[in-house]
Amino acid sequence: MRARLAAASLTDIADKLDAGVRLTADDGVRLFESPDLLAVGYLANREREKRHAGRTFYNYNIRLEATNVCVASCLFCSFARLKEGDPDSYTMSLEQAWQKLRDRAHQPLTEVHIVNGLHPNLPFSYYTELLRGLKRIRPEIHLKAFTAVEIAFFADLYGMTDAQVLEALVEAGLQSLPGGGAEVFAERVRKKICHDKCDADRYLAIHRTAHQMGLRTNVTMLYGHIETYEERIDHMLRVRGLQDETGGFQAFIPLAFHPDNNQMRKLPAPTAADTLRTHAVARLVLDNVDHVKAFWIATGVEVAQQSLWFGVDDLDGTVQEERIYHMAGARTPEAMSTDDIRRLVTAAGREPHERDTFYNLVGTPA
Ligand code: V47
Repeated sequence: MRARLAAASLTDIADKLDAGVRLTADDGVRLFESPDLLAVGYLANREREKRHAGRTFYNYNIRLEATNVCVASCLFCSFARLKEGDPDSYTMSLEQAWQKLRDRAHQPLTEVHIVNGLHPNLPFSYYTELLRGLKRIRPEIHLKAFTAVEIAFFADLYGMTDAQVLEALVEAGLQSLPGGGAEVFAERVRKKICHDKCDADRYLAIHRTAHQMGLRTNVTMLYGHIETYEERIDHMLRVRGLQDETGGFQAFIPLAFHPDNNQMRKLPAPTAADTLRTHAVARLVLDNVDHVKAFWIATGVEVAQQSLWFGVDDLDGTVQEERIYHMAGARTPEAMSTDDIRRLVTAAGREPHERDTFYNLVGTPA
């Protein structure tokens, strides 16, 4: 492998990784530019195995997207309908949202992942009651809810500070934040693709506040549209910087851009090679984040399976009822059973482990 790394001009990066020396922005860009994808994957896999050996995590979760009414106009989004009453717009009543969980009473779920549009006319109590009702139905289920973008929106709309919003939601049952809304932190990109939602500094400040309150969070990166490799690395380094401060991020999740039914539909979707490489580079650059997740709905099931040899140790979970990607043309199934997930992990030569949101192992039937 040494000769192969030398041929790919990656020996110095391999040596740094061996010595536990941090990669620089320049190293990160070189990993993106190296023609030898398998050499990059080899390095990422070494780091993955140091942390997790062959263990691959997934959870038994469900999505809840209570409304797609949204005042933001992100060009990549196929989910949002700007106004109540627009064709295909919906806002669930609290009863309808709670019923989604009651309908799954037979499933040993451990997590509900809630993401919504930025709805301008709902009272704050809609969100606190949503959480309270879910907790009444299944108190043991973890509520991972509301991206930092939603938290910022609530603070501005209801005249509260970000911390007050988080405190009130925690009081109502919130237990962690998902990583959505990060997109690409670089201002140049944000101005073009999502100019009217919270900026990178606020996104990171909200995660910092959440971490200081003891909440764990995830962080994403939407890749494969107009961003440069330098901007991807800048994004990862901002995550690494905050993680040095707080240690509160659990997982980094690169999200492959899906071009159907949105205003960026002229762009091609990222290739499988780009997807494998992006997850691998994330594993190498983010030396202080425990988990790199391939969200199989976004990557495709087959690529998610290969990614388990390219730095990835987590596949999200059963998901169920995902809309954001399916409205953007994802052809993946809308759910996988735990048996499906275990089979694809085992077939890849890795060991499946069901986890809860905090990566504690959950007893699963063999
Ligand atoms: O922030 C929207 C992305 C995100 C498109 O925290 C799109 O565990 C691609 O954040 N093509 C929401 N991506 C999903 C998300 C997520 C997913 C899985 C796990 C976790 C976690 C979080 O979806 C948005 C945006 O970046 N998105 N539209 C699109 N057309």
